[in-house]
Amino acid sequence: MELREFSQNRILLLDGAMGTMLQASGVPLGKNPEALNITAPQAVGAVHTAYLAAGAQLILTNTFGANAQKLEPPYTVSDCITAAVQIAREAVLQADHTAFVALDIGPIGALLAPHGTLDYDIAYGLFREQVVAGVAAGVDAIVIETMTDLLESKCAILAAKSVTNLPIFATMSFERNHRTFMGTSLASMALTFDALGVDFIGLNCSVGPAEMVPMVAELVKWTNRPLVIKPNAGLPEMHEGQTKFNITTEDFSAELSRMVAMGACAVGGCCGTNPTFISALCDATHTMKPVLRNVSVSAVCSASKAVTLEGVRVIGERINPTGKKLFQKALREGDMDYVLAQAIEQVEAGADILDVNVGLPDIDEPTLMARAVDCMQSIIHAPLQLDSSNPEALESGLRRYAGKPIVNSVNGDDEVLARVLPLVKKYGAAVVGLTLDKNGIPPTAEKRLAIAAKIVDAAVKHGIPKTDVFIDCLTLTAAAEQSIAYETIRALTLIKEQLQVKTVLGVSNISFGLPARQKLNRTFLTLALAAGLDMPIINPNETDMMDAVYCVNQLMNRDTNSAAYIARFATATTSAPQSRDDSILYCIEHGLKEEIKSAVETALTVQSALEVVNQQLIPALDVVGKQYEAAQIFLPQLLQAAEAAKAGFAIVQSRIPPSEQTERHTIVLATVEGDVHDIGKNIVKVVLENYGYNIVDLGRNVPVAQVVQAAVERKATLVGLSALMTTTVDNMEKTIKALREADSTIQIMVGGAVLTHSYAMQIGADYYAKDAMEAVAVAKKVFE
Ligand code: B1M
Repeated sequence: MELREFSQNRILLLDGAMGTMLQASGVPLGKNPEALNITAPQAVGAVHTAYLAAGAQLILTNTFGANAQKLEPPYTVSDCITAAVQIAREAVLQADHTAFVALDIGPIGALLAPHGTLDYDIAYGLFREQVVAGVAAGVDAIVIETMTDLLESKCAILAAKSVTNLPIFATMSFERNHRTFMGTSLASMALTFDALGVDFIGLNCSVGPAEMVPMVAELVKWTNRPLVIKPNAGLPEMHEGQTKFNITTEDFSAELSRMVAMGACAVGGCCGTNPTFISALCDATHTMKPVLRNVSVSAVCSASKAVTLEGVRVIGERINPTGKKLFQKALREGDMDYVLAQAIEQVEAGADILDVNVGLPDIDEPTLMARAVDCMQSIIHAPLQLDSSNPEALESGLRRYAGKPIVNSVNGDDEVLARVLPLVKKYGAAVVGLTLDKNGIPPTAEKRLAIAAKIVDAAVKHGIPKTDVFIDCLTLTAAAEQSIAYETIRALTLIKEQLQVKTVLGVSNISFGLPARQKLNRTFLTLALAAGLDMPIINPNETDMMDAVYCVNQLMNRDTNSAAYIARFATATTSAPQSRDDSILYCIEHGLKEEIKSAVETALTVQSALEVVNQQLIPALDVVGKQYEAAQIFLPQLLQAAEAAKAGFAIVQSRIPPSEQTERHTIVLATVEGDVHDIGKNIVKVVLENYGYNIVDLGRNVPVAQVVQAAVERKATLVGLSALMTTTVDNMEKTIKALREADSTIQIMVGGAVLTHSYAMQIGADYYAKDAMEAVAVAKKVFE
């Protein structure tokens, strides 16, 4: 029997932790625990056997990190995976069991670009290689687990689907704030995986079962797919220097039973669990049945934000070069800050979704679309609508979009439907269908309805749910085609009544060629909203248009207690749009790496270099640090803010005046092990260099031994250490201790936002410097 069929009427029991079990068996895990499939197959097999004896019906191969990036020679992906599958199969055979074997795939171990350095296509190739090996070796399912980046998850799912149609399980690890480390929300994961056709969607690792119960309650609101839940054995606690998990097997299985009653269909364990946990889970769940759900949700999402299509949702139209010379120039020059600025403005003005159109004649649209998507999703939470008539451009944007976007658009032309709908399905998007075909836009509402019905039908046949098909009845120009301009409103009414789908409409074309365009646009928008328009595509910076949306929502009873209406208008005195903010703070908050350069240049005309650093750049980073702490922004945005700050610091660096001093004393500088924050250390370096010191910069995340070695080799009188996290101050203390042991005459200066003078003394430093100027004062003291 196939796994999909097997799991239809029963709760599928998975196994528990592999690594800790192997460790407990006494075999050293080493750098590549997957190598044990070759060097110690019995030990791996014994773990499978124990889980099978405990009742597991799906066991995961020992291949979590078996990718070409992590494995070291002589071990290859194919060898490790083939051996792992054979071991698991053998264990099933020996146990005389009918259990299934799944290929286990974990994260690659490097952040994907643009946040990290790993190229998307390389990551895709790495995942594909694993799946090819697993399928060739005969697995029954693919398990993609412990992901924290939605883009990496999508990449792995697409790679798996390109090789096989075996069932796919995909899980991410959520922290107690219901976000992954990269900021993905539960809703975004559920919507994205559901649309990509993942068979089992769920959670593993990070927390125990009690913390996962509310997460499951959230997941069931967004997807009807079976859920897979693999918690840790509670939360980790330190006990006599060792990590122990804090939950009993009874509590573990009781909490998981609760989640089964809520909709979990596959359950197992992650870190800290063992066969005793799985056996207890087997006892608790073997008589339970999968709970079927029937939620109907129309929504799209970015990695961090889901937008349900209830009430009116505004799609911002500004990212479109048509008729805009500056925009066209920016696209041709690859100036993504310009595009980003348009995006930020629209979101701040109230857009829920952003249309992205980068089409220009003689431009490499697929490449540009991918760049625009990359850069926008690093900063903007609003979901994107990818707008192009070029299927390659659509595919290149869809491929690297972390979330469930909208494709704009298809139409009633059979060729277009056949070309674009498979992309929409493959990449898990929603789609806009334009009511036109080879013969153009039909003059009557009835004919537009017929095209809409054809599009909906074709989409459903491609496996795209009706809730993900949005119809655009198209706006004609009232000046040129006055007699039929109102047919759009009639078509909207008909389509809403007869097809019950969501509708989209670009509004401003109505007024083309007429005076007082705003007035006509606003009136047309109001009529369309009243006829059932769900998603107007407008310029949200036009206050009149946004006002109309708020008013209609209030009048159509979609705005409970007029809350949104009151919030917008109660304090409104003047509704003039704000002028664009070009301050350093704004550029850092929004990750504008190009624009910050001119902001810094301007600041330098009125402030000294160090004033710009201390009064503008550092406080701006403090602001984003606080936003990050308050979960208003997430790691991708923090990374972009840091990049913008670095671009700003680079301008300042060249302006720090050189000092008179010419003597070249050597100072070794490093950010301590485990800490990648180096912006502050780099400032200290530049300022010290400008005071004539010779700096040996060891970089960031520098191991203790490397600092010692450099200090000794360079005969450094002074070593400077930087640390920014409470968790890395320990490594600072260790580095100081090791330096003292190597050479008791070395002087040590420390700095970084987590330190204070007294703490610096407590961990054994000679000097504490609050900022770069104090670092210079320390250096003077030491060398004089
Ligand atoms: Co992160 N980060 N970060 N971060 N980050 C902090 C430090 C944090 C306070 C943000 C927050 O939550 N509010 C928090 C630490 C919490 C804590 O432990 N108390 C934090 C966290 C949690 C993290 C991650 C764990 C996030 C995650 O992944 N979930 C992760 C850690 C990765 C790691 O290190 N293992 C992480 C990652 C990052 C980015 C990569 C995105 C980026 C760093 C990019 C880079 O440095 N190349 C980043 C940033 C930018 C920050 C904030 C926003 C800004 C830091 C900064 O550059 N400040 C920061 C919040 C904040 O501090 N407001 C935050 C400006 C800089 C000029 O100041 O470094 O203090 P500072 O340097 C000053 C002085 O301290 C002194 O002089 C400098 C100039 O005046 N000084 C010295 C510094 N070193 C000195 C050495 C000396 C003398 C003086 O002698 C040797």
